[in-house]
Formats: sequence, structure tokens, C-alpha cells
Amino acid sequence: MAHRWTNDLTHDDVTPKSAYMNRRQIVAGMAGLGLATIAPKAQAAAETLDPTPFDVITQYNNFYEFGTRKEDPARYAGSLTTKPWSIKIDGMVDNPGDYALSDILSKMTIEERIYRFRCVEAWSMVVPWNGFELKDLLDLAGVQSGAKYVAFETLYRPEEMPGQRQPFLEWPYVEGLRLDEANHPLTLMATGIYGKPMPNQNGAPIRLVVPWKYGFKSIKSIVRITLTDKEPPTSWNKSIPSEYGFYSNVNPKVDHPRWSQASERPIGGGFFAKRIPTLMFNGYEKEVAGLYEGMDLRKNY
Ligand SMILES: Nc1nc2c(c(=O)[nH]1)N[C@H]1C(S)=C(S)[C@@H](COP(=O)(O)O)O[C@H]1N2
Ligand SMILES: [Mo]
Repeated sequence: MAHRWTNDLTHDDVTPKSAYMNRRQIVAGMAGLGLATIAPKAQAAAETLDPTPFDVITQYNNFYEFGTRKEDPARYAGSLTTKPWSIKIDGMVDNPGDYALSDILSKMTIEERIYRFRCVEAWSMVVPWNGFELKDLLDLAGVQSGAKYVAFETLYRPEEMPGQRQPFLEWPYVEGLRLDEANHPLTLMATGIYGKPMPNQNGAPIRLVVPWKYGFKSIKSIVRITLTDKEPPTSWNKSIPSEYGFYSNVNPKVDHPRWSQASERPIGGGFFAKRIPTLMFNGYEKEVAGLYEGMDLRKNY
């Protein structure tokens, strides 16, 4: 696949000792998921990234299906059953249907991508994801020429997702991307972190990661992907349209109506740890700015 992302970092360069796993363990973790391959080199944006420890990435989460507090997902997501799992792919595709996750994974190349992840609440982490490019899945489904957008839907299962018994948001959680954003080589379907299968609280068994957008665009526990010619509704836009638009690109120059987006707090270093400046498109400007040429990003927030 010619569109692969590359950089110079290796897993060893960026993995803290406490969370270090050797290559054999990584491959073993993958084998448990029925994954055939792992790319030999770690992947990341071309800058130095200090990954956030595993315990922080998995214990400070937003996953409103399990409650609104940061500790709720780690506490309650254990009840979620993720096997068997399939994704319905429908709408403007040549090959619509229910795709078993195991079948999808047998056709995909799993890579490691170390991405900066920026929540709209102005905290950030650096996550070594394992996954494949969304484009490869869309190619499998055969996107038709009239399609312009991709809509995503999270599992709706209130018996296992206690937050869905409360009206925090309209359920199921939904998100959307423009087709060119979805096909961008940075856009990942993630199935693991630190070489381990995706923890439930992080969106098991498969979730989206769009590193130049605020965290809420990265929808978890996906069961449906629909190709469409209309801009799809998104959960946070439906909930508070004046604060959350369709694009939600990380932009330090456009503040959230209730707080600044100019800086962020890397989590894991304690609440009073030094804030760092937020970068345009979360540091991926070189790669993605072209997608928005000629657009007013203040209007298209
Ligand atoms: N289905 C679903 N996906 C979701 C959310 C959610 O509540 N439900 N929260 C979003 C938000 S606000 C963030 S910041 C990220 C958090 O991902 P993480 O737990 O891997 O850090 O998930 C996003 N995806
Ligand atoms: Mo978020």
C-alpha cells in the first residue's frame, strides 16, 4: 500500500520502561486477535513524542456510554462483551454487508502509530495505537463515486452500557468525516494500544483515531459505517451546536466558547504539570492543512 506513513521513531525510542514490551509479546498480543502482521517500524508524526503511560491512557477516559466521570469507563466498561463483533457497512458502497471483525482483520496490516491525542477539554496524551488505515477498509467496501461523507455509529447496548440508560447524549453516539478526511493516511481504525488488544474503556474492539481533530471525533466501539452524500449528524453537534461543529479540527486560534484552546495539559504529569502550547491541527498541519484550503476555519469549527 503506497500511501503508508513513515518517520524515524521506533517503538523503543518512545516507549517508557514501565510499559515496555518486547516484540515477541507484541506479536503474541496480536495473535490473540487473529492478526497476521505487524509493521516492522513504529509510526508517528515527525516530532519527539513522549508516550503517556499505559495506566493513564486506560484510567482517564471519556466514554459517556459508561458515565460522565473520567474514572467511570475504567470502572464499568468491563461489562462490555466484544466477541463476536461485526461492522455493518452500508450506504453508497459496492459491497454492503455485515463484516465480521475477524474477517476484516485477516485482510489488514496492523501498524503502530504514535499519535498526539488532544481532547477538546484541553488535556492531551500521546498514545501508541495499533491499527490499520480506514482507507483500506473503505476500499474493501468499494466506495461509490457519489459518496462524500462517512458516518460512524457506536454500539447501542444499554444492558452493558449503563450510561446509555441516562440521557447524557442522544444514543447511539454518532460521528462523521468528509470522505477525503476518512481516506487520509493518518486516519486510523485502532484495535489496540501498546501492542495489547484495545481495552474496553478505550473503545474495544475497534475505534476511530483522527489525530488532527479534537478527541470526541474519535468514536469508539464502532458497529456501523455508512457512506453518504450528505454531511452526517454528530453527537456533540446535536447536543450543543453552538460549541461543537462538524469539523472540530484542533485549532489554537479558535477558542471554545467557554475556554481557551491555545494550550493543553499533558495528562499523567499531575494536574499542575506545565501546560504546553497547542499546535495547529494538533501538530499535523503539514499533512492535513491542504484538506481545508480556502475554508474559513472560524466558521467551519
Ligand atoms: N462512543 C463514544 N466515543 C467516544 C466518546 C464517547 O463518549 N462515546 N468520547 C470521545 C471523547 S470526548 C474523547 S476525548 C475520546 C477519549 O478516548 P480515550 O478514552 O481513548 O482517551 O473518545 C471519544 N470517543
Ligand atoms: Mo474529549
